[in-house]
Amino acid sequence: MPPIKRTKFKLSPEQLLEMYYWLKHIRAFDERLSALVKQGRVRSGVYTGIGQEAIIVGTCYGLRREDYICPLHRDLGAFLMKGVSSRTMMAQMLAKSAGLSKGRDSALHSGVPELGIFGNTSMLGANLPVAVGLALSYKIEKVDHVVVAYFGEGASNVGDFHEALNMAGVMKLPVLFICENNQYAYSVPLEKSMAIDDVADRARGYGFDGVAINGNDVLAVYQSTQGALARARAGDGPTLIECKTYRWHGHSEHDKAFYRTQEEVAMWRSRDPITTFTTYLTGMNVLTDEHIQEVDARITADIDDAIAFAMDAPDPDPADAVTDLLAT
Ligand SMILES: Cc1ncc(C[n+]2csc(CCOP(=O)(O)OP(=O)(O)O)c2C)c(N)n1
Repeated sequence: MPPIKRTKFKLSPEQLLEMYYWLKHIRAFDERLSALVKQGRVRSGVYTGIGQEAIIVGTCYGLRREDYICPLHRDLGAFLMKGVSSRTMMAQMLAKSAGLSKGRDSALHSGVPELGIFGNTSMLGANLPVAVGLALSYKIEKVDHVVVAYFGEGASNVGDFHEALNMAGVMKLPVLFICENNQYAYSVPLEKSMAIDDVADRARGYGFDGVAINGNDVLAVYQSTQGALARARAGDGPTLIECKTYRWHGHSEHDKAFYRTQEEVAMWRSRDPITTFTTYLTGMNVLTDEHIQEVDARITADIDDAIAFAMDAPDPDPADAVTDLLAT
């Protein structure tokens, strides 16, 4: 095998291959879930992030367990990278008792405090002030953990977004605002909801840096994230990273997305983050055909196992509907 070339990101070949693994694992999980939806086996709404995987991998790779993430409806991959098993995640999506919320929610609102995952709420933008609160608690505790909060470009038009950024900027809180700009908020294209091109520009109004990057380039996302994490850990406050990307499927699996042209979809598919990274790694002599086959087989086996586990898992017991409730 030819010698491995060095990368400018100081990532070892093993780390690059780990990133490659996660890109493919997250894609495969979403694709298999999408197929299960078509078979009528999923009770929850499903919002895949197919095409957006580089954002999750580039931001989650190397995070500490204590670095809290606040994922969105499309970010199932973030749960997987933070340590939730494929089995548990699949059981969650099939609303089984073995899932994170034991089959008691529409599958997208569960958190895992021990892994540093905060459960999302349905209200767009509402998780951002919560993320800022988490970051404030880290500042008060004088620890250098960071909060990574995700939002769509649509959510950046909501009041909560602006309040969250303002407080984070004023108090210099250790939080990364990661915008998944996939061009559409449901059926509304960006230019019909924003008078500027870059969500990143909004950060400057709150006194900190915003950067717009290619969200389909996992190494670009990783590099920006690493810089922002270092600043946040050093007490230099928040950063907004706007990742330009595209969701290949509709808003949800029940949305045929007729509001987009086939040419537009084809253009973005040609910018597939996985194909791009595969070409890069092959050119670096890091990835071989044998390795690709081995990774594919490993992922297929893992997800086959997860689906079998989730299908066989018991439905929730109705008597459990009122357990784990907090009454104040
Ligand atoms: C405050 C609020 N308004 C409307 C909705 C309905 N809704 C759910 S997802 C969505 C689009 C979200 O777009 P974006 O924030 O860009 O994220 P994306 O789904 O594109 O990843 C809308 C309008 C909601 N959940 N909350």
